[in-house]
Amino acid sequence: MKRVVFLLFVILFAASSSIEAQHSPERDFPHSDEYLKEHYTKREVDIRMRDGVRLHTIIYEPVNNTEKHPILMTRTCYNAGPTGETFNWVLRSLGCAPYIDAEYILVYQDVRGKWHSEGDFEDIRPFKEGKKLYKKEKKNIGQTDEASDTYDTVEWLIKNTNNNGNVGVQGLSYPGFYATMAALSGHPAIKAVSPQAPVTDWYHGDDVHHNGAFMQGEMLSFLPFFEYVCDNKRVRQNLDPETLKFPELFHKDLYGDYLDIATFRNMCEAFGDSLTYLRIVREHPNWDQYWIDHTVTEGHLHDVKPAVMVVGGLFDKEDCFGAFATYKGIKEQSPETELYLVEGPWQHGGWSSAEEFWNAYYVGPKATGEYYVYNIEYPFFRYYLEGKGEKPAPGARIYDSGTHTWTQYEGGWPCKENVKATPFYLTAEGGISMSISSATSAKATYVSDPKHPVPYRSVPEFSISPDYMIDDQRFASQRPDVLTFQTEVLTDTLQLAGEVSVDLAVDISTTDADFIVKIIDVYPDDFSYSDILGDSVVQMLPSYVMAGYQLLVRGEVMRGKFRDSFADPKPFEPGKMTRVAYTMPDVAHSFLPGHRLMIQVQSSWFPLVDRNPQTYCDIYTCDESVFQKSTINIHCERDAASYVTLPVVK
Ligand code: PG9
Repeated sequence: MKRVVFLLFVILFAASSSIEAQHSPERDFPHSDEYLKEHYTKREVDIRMRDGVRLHTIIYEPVNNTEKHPILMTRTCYNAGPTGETFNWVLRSLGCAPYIDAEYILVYQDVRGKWHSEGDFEDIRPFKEGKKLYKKEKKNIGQTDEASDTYDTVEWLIKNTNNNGNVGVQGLSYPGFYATMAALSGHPAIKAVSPQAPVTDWYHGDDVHHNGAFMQGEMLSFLPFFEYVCDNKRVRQNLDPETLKFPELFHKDLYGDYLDIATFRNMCEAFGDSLTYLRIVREHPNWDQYWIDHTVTEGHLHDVKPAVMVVGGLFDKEDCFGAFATYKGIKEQSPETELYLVEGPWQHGGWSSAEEFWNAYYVGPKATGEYYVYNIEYPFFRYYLEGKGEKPAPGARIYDSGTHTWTQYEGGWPCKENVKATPFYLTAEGGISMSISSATSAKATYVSDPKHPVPYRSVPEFSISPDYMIDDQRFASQRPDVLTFQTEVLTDTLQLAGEVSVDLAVDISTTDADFIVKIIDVYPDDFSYSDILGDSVVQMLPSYVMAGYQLLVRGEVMRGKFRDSFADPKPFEPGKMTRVAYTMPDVAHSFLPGHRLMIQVQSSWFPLVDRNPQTYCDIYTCDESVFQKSTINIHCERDAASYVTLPVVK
């Protein structure tokens, strides 16, 4: 466990500000430590919040004080450090380069309850409507949230740094949630905010659950690190993370280890029920008031005064949902906000470090780290914090992951005009049709066996890899417990841009099951990158058999018992025709001529998602005896069609 936790500590520390690039050093670290120490000073301040709690804040200020400088702040639960003379390595990175060159004041703060800050941490602390935006009165105890902590911090920074009165806030993932909270703080100096892959809704689509199903693969390696290593009491006691004793649950690979652990209850018992978040998941299996309070899109995204640029990765394994949800929430609840969305062909936080290839997937030259930092992110802050350059184009800047080109949707996202929600019907023969079958009885069948769940990847590993989001699905196509449907070879481009939904007509032999649907781009049997990219990039070509590659474009799980309501789960009646309908995160992908559209249906995605016992029960307290096989019929007939509705660009 220590191995996993320590590795995660390194990975997440890197992810907290920007993905630690595994690329050419000079590209990814354009500024040296010497340059930074010559041009910047470092200050550490414990800033007092209105209720008296002090938050540890690290301030890097330009030596040049002949001018007033913009402030760019990140609030984080993953360590604002290091403390002492050492500069945060992120200042050397490509993601920071333009801000260093433009002499921004860079601020990093440990949020309440984490690392060197005082107070108690609360996961996705609820936004407290109606609290007063004033300061320094003890009676505020309990009346604070991440928005008020941001307000108080900015109030201090404005008075105590050599700034031009303009503050930007940005953050990736959990820090992306804190950036969203900054947009709600009401402080007039905050002019621009960029929530990037923000934690938004841990019940419907981010990190912890997707459509009510528990995303166990991430959580058990993440939580011990997050709840112990990041905890401010552990830091104060100066306990060495390496010595923190966690149960040794991981011995081989995640798939085998999680099969051995077998149940959620065993996970809790292994940790002596000490992991807060496992308790929260167990105590709130359904969509209830806890989740409503802790989901910022539930009515809190109003009166957003700063400009907001939401950034997301189309292939982000953690908060792909959150980027779209935060953008749509602000668009709907705060229509006056100057709001922008950027979605690129990136993994979680990959936008400032991407290169032209990501494994076997071709990203293209217009979505690399340099391109993003200098053409998209920095121009946004430059306009709003420095008053320089062009105002960003309105609406949504969306990358098509099939043609590798950007489109500006000036009316915002999802684009309504020119896009038609089009049903693609599954046929019992494994095809995909644009019309409902005339057959009065037709179905495709598989047996879902929880003892042999469908792996989410074809390779063994000991942490959930970001690569699964673009993996070749041929390993799954060959399994009898995965149904595969595909079109004929396309003669015209099939361009998708927008929202995706699934509507299955099923009958199952048990009282519960999960459904995973995957949308896949099947490359031609004679596909080769050198044919389309020429030899100029041949040295970057992945050494992988690309002919017939089955690129995962989007996959999502639905826990069947929530099909009618996430608040009120229901069992299936064995053998009874039942509809299971749900949504998946949006897509922007063209299937080119020569390719095929493929859709796969399965009932496990392990160990990314915890196994459904396929017996209607409380999965978080059940024991292994209730796990059973289930025979799943996917109906494809006239009166019970199964289909995926895709946003086809006319
Ligand atoms: N979105 C990431 C995460 C948060 C909580 C649990 C698991 C993952 C992150 O903040 O990096």
